[in-house]
Amino acid sequence: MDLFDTMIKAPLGRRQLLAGAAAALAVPAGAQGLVDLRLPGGPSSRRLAAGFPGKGEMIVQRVHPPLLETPMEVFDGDVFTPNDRFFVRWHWADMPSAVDVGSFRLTVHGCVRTPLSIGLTQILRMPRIELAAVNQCSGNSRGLFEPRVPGAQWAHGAMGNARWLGVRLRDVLDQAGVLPGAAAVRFAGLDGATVEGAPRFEKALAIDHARSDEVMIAFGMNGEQLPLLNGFPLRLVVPGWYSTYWVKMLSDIEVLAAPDDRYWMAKAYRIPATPGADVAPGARDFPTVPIGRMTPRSFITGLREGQVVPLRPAIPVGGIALGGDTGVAKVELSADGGRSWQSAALGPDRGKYGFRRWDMEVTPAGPGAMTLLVRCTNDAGEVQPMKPIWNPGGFMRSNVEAVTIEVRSDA
Ligand SMILES: Nc1nc2c(c(=O)[nH]1)N[C@H]1C(S)=C(S)[C@@H](COP(=O)(O)O)O[C@H]1N2
Ligand SMILES: [Mo]
Repeated sequence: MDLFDTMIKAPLGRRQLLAGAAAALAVPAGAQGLVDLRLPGGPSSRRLAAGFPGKGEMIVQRVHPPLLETPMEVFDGDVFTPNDRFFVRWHWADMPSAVDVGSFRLTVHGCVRTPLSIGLTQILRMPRIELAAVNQCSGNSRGLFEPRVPGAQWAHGAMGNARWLGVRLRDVLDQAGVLPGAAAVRFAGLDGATVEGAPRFEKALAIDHARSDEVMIAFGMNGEQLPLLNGFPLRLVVPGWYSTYWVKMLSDIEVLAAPDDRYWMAKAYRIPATPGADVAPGARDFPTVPIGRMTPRSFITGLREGQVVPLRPAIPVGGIALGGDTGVAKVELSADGGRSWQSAALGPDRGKYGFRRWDMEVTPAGPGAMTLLVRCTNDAGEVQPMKPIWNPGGFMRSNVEAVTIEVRSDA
């Protein structure tokens, strides 16, 4: 364990980068029950199970490769999502079940002066940055699209907020020396395609974005090493952008002289080139662009759909919001279908790319059903729209969401 001594002394605390616990991906024993995600288009009942490597109780959508969703009530706790409840998404089943930190190498090649092959100790010795950022799947809430679209049928739990610790991507690129004429940087991880001839998962960023201050190669998540399923030992973090770019088990960086024209940029994860990424259901052959920045969203986390709440003059309502690629300026609630809005009190700002807690109280008119709408305005003045959008990929859902509770005088 000599190699890790240096890492132990690093400010990750006592915990250090070690070989990720072997991940036997099977249905964990003792599945704990079912949850109804209330998806309009299809079966919305899912198993809840603990026992995936490094994970507590998660909503299981698929076992291998894992699609694990965070239960909504987890977001009602701290604004930082605990690592063991953080959602998981992999495209291909051919992912390592352990990583040998001694032999692990990150390679940097392509349009560079000196191709690199660097080990973890070297990365851990570089200057560090830490920032809070929401990792949200482009298809978060896809299961709520109407009409229904193919793809992972998530409710709202394909997102999470963490403090990411790592090094600037730019610093690593500078060690290799990016040559003039570089246009983009492509990233791949240790996972490979399981279908013969299918493209392994890779994503790319434009060179200026890749060289910006905040794009990082992270090895720490909420003060601990990354869980294996969240990309141990290294992952890309692209604050304000959807997590499709946050390549996990990052092992290969290629500087390109032209934009990336491979499958995952040229064909997948593309949105309509319309304002709001909206097209009419059934539309075809419209121009598309790669998905990129996130937009504001907000959620009620303290009350569930259909929850029975005793009648009283003030009912506490709270939740979380994210600004997208900037901070949260305002969160408002409406109990009258959006005719009037009241501002919520915002919790402390723990980083503009992270979740922001909000809280307020609402006064019910009397017993009966009460529908609460919540909307976020970000620091750029962008407001969540009332109407859901539609696109065939089920990407970028970020309209105002509603929760209907049942207020009862006899509860
Ligand atoms: N290597 C690798 N990185 C990846 C993926 C993948 O399949 N392989 N999926 C991406 C997508 S689409 C999502 S939503 C996030 C999920 O991150 P998480 O599992 O840490 O929550 O990882 C991204 N990074
Ligand atoms: Mo995703």
